[in-house]
Amino acid sequence: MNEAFAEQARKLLTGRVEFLLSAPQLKFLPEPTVPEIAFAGRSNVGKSTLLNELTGRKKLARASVTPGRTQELNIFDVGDPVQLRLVDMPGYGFAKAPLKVVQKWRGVVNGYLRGRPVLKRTMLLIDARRGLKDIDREVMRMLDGAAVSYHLVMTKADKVKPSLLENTLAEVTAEAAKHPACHPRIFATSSETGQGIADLRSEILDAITAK
Ligand SMILES: Nc1nc2c(ncn2[C@@H]2O[C@H](COP(=O)(O)OP(=O)(O)OP(=O)(O)O)[C@@H](O)[C@H]2O)c(=O)[nH]1
Ligand SMILES: [Mg+2]
Repeated sequence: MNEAFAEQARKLLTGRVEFLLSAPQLKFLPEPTVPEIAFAGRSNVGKSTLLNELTGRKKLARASVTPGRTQELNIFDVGDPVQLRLVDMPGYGFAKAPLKVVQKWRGVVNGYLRGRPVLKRTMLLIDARRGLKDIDREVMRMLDGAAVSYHLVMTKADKVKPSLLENTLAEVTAEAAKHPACHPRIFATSSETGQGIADLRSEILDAITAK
């Protein structure tokens, strides 16, 4: 993608961004009037951190020391007038949470991902140190089933050696190819080095503007 487009994406995502609301249940979601991009993935994978990085904010989305911090769908308005919404999701697979809490999150997360007409793309975050886990595969199958277009986004790329990152990327790419709704472009990102952030911004702009 060209530089002008990348600059347009940067301006949009680092421009006006405001917290809209926190939805503990689907009925609290805003009217589906603008395109949405969701960030999903295991607890502690770096969803809130990536959102902060993309928007150039330090504390827009609360990143956590304790896994399982994000427990609602946190929605952010982007642009003036609003052109898109970013959705920070609760992490799945947080083992220490009580079963009832886990089931509640799962209902909200799956319900949102499956049934949101304005959801343009889901970013499914994968820890670069760990690669794909069964719980990620489960979510991928769910998204395939719902025909929700998604990208795999590796996080914490700064924590692995470049050679290992290459291997993990190759494995993940091969597996992604078997999932019909998974976009072939896979991103490697880091909140420490800024790797992949500009590319991901461009992809988001593309996802909301492409016909
Ligand atoms: N080194 C490094 N650390 C990261 C990166 N991204 C996130 N982290 C750290 O990982 C931890 C979890 O990040 P969060 O952004 O809170 O993760 P989350 O996916 O939002 O977690 P939940 O809301 O609990 O599901 C924090 O300590 C972050 O600082 C990264 O790219 N590199
Ligand atoms: Mg979070």
